[in-house]
Amino acid sequence: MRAEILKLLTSNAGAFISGEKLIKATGITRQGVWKHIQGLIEEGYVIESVKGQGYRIQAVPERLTQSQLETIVSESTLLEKAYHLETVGSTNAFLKEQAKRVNTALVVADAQSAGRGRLGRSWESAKGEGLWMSMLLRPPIQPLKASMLTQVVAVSMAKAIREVAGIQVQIKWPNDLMVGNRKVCGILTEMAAEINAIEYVIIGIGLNIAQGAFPDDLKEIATALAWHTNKPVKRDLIIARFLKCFSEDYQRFLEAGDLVDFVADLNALSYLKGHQVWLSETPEVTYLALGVSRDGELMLNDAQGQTRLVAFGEVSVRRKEYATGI
Ligand code: BTX
Repeated sequence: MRAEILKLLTSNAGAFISGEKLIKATGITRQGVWKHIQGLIEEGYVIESVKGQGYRIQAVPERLTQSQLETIVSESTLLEKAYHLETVGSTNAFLKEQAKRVNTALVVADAQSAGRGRLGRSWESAKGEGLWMSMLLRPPIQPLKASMLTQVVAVSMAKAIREVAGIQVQIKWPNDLMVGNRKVCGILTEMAAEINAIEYVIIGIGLNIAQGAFPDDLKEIATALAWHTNKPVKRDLIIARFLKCFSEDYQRFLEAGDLVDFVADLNALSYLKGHQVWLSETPEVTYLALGVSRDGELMLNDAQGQTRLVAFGEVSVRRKEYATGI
């Protein structure tokens, strides 16, 4: 309800909106409207109230708010619940807990104290420096196909970043977005499933936006959107654009049952395609990366011209002067 009032106030672009209009549009009492206006003020909105004229929004807070997130989520039909947290261990772990109570949800945290990557690695997620968020979904697909969702999210997020920040990222199979040779975003898909049915999937996204600097171990491998554009990149705009793109892409994926509608984008945006690469398990072997298949596998050619499909794993680009894992 608060999100609905916020939507009405912000869509009125600086003009007063009467109490009657808010009551009519929301179906709640005058007192109820007043309570929600107070709640918005507590969240940091500056709202002018003039007798006989109604309410007018004068300033929105710099930071993301619970009401703003609810408004964004209510505009897509994908997710039913939204959580904004100041700090949390991991947004993925938080949604794992919520999965006992809610069907689908989005959580965004300003900071994570125990942000996670794959295989127990950690994800640097300092306060106010990035977008740390996760979605809880219940896709009616076979567990084996869940990893394809990582690729769908990568395409949707690449589009959102291009549209909001004007930055063209590349997708490094299977779960990273790159600007140049540095990682700007990582995606972590986790699931709870039985042998042939998914209970839920949690997709975590860590997007670096405004870091001043990275810790020493990330200095050579990480980057942030703000380093590649002059305009400020706002988290709410990225979330809204991402959810819009992803809602459509998710439906297309569910209808097709594989990545057939995404292979063109995945290959056009591929960071690995056309490069000499190596797999972490066999660093002595060099492959040529051919691209991504409709099943989400990385297609490689070895020196003998034999094609190899890789479903999971760690791939690094073999550079002339040195070989490095990212
Ligand atoms: P990954 O295992 O592919 O990458 C993890 C590796 O990336 C780390 O070992 C480190 O080298 C590097 N790294 C750590 N932090 C950063 C950073 N901020 N920027 C660039 N590189 C970094 C990738 O895993 C998946 C990460 C998902 C993170 C999101 S944040 C919201 C959600 N909650 C949660 O706990 N994880 C996800």
